[in-house]
Formats: sequence, structure tokens, C-alpha cells
Amino acid sequence: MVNRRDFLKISAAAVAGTSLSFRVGRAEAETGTSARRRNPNPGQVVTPNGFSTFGREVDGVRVFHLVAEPVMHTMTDGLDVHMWGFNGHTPGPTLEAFAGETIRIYVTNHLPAPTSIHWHGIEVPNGMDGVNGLTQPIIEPGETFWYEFELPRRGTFMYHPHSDEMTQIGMGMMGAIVVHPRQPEDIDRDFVIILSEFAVRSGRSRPDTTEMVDFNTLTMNSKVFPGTDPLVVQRDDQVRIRLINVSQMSHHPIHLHGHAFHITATEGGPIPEGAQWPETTVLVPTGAVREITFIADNPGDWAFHCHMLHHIMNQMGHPDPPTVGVDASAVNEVVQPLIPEFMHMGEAGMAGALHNGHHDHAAMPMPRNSVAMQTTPGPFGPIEMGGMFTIVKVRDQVIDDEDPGWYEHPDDTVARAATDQQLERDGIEVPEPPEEVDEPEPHRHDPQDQHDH
Ligand SMILES: [Cu+2]
Repeated sequence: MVNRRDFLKISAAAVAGTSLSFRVGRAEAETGTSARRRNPNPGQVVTPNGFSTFGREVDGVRVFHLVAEPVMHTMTDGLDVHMWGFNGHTPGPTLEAFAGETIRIYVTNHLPAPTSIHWHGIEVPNGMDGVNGLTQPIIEPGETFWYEFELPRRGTFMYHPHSDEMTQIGMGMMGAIVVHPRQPEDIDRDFVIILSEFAVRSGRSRPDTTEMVDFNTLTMNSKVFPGTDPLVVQRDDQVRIRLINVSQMSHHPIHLHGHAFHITATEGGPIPEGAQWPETTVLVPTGAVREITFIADNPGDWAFHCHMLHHIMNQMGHPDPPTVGVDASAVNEVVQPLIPEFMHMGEAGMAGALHNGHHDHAAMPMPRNSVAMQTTPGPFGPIEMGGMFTIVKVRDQVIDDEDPGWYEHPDDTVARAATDQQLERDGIEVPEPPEEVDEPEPHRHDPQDQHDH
């Protein structure tokens, strides 16, 4: 593990432009420790569950080295997936630089397949655009290519292969590029989150890259909740979150609780102040960037998640009819040995049936290398969430950007059962629960009937 003192050293080295940053950045990725760190240097963006690097300077050019390679990736405890990424990690490092700088990026291909890298959103010279066959020859396995271009403007961009995209992006190859303006900005916490989706069937350990529509594993920086690191911010911080969508098929409406934000920029540039409007949900189309900013003036643990409801469940997708109201547990016992991903839906919705997995072995057995669709222990019981979900933790005092644990609510500020006195005071009459309604008998066509009519 990289401790905080080491991390500060590393960060300083990164900014100073020594070669240390890159090597240690990779170690950080392997131990996954950098994500919870508070922004130690103004102007440095935090990549939750990942890492950021300024590369190093050589004769006035900022130099990066991306190694495309297979990685073993833990999406959350209990779900290990064979993926492809960069420098030992998915997503690859967030590449940081300043507007007007020239950057040079070496790309080494250690994949079993040819590749190319596209710098999505940046106005590069045509031959640097990374489109296999159209603007460059393919990077064969074992080869190292270089790309070099000037960064014309500040912004949030992405990189990904433009070669067998469905397979290579579907295996986890993606990363962020953050170009800072020359002038310092009035931002206290700056985060970058890549939204993506994979087809990781329950019980399997490789994404299904032939899938075209049914993506069941929805990720933030290649993690599913509860594997997603919280965004820890101090009260009254000016916070920016850069949302990048690299999903194969989905647009994600990302919703923040407890705060309103402004959408301040896209990958095309900043939105003029007079054209911004307040929102609490921002739709991030695939292939696009939305930067949002807000003042974190409301302390607490605030959900920050996709509002497409199956995108906040893990490994959705079961090829059986809905069974709300039916006890289908016997079916699982028969079918699961044959089809590991088979699991019937819950009798009273999913949360009841799926409070299982490694948190509750009393419930249904899970296929190996699978996680519950929903549910992780929270301060008041199971949190019925998974997938594209994380928590913005706003605290009066943040120490070393460490996860402060669950929010301690001030007295009498937590919703709880109403008392009889309260109900009487406010004239609330609670109606009797409805009588149980019998399901209507299924209608059967009697051939004889037809003759009668
Ligand atoms: Cu979504």
C-alpha cells in the first residue's frame, strides 16, 4: 500500500515532471490507494479508483507512455474480471496537461490483438487521430507507436482504441485526458469519472464482447458499487465532476442528491455562464463529456448515481419471466447447476430476494465470481444499490481526504416511524391495508365456445 506521505511525494514528483510519477502511478493502480486521496495539488484532478499523471517533461514536451495490456480487474469484492486496460489498470491513467502544451504519447501494444488509440474530442492533426486504417497503420502486438500534438484548449477528453472498438472498449480500454487552463481555477475538488458498461454474465470472469444490447455491469471508472470510492469533499468546497461516457449503447442520466449543480462544459468547450441552467440530473450521452460544478453546502452522504434503474443493479439480466408473487425457489435449484447465471426474480421485488451474496449466506446461493445485484451494508441496513452508484461525502472537516465513514446525523434529522401523537397532531388517518386480491383465473379458449358464438 502507498501511504499518504509516499503519495504526497509521488504527487510532487508528478508535478515536477520526474520519471518517478509514471512508475509509481502504476503501483498505485495495482494497490488502488490513490483514489481516496484529497486533491493534494491545486490543478490536479482526482480519478476515484484510478490514478492521474502529468507524465514528465522532455525538452518542453509533456511525455506519457501507455501500455495496452490484459489486466485482472476487481470490479468490487467478489467480482474479478479478465479485462484489457492500460498500465495495469482499467481505466488507464488520467493524462493531465495544460492548454497550449505539446504532448507526446507512446503507445506500446501488449495485447494479443492489433490496436490504435484515438484522442476523443481533441482537435489533433489528422494523422494523429488514431483511426485504424483511415489515419494510421495498425499498431501490431509488440509495437510501440508515438502520437504528438498540441493541446489547443482546456477541457475534458477521453482516449480509447479506434480498432475493433466493440471488443477493445468492451474489454475496458479507456482513459481520461484533462487539459487545465493556464490560469488557476476557483475549484477546490476536481474529479473525473468514466461511465461505462460491460457484459459480465453472472458466474463468468470475462466480458462478453459479442454482446450488442444487453449490458449488465454498469461502471464508474470500471468499478461497481460498493467498489466505487466515495467522493470526499469539505463543506462549502467548489466541486467539479467531469463525467465521461464511453458506454457501448447507453446514455446515463446521472443524478446528485442534496445539491443542484450547473453543467459548465462539454468536450466541445465551456458553456457560457448565461447559457448554463441548474439541474440535479445530467444526461451524459455515450461518446460525450459533461462537466458539472456545485458548492457542497449540504453535509451528509449523498447518493450520486445513474437514474436508469437497472444501471444501479449489478449483473442484471436473467432469462426467465418475472415472478413477483410466485415462490420460484425450487426452479433455481434445478436450473442453476446447468445455467449458472439463471436466477429467478424476487417474490416482492428484487431487494428482498437479492439480499444475498457474500453478505448473507442464508439466502439463495450465488454463482461463483458473482455479486448480489443490489445490497451492501449501510448505517441503517442494506443499501439496495449496485452498479453505477457512488456517494458524495460532504463533511465540515476532511482529514487527508480519507473516507470519513458514514455520516453522523444531527439529532432528529433522520426519517423514522411516525408516532401516534404526530399522526393525531397533523390529522393523518392511516387507512386499513387492502384485502388480499385473488389473481383472476387465466382465460382459456374452449374450441367449443367459438362454435357457440
Ligand atoms: Cu445509466
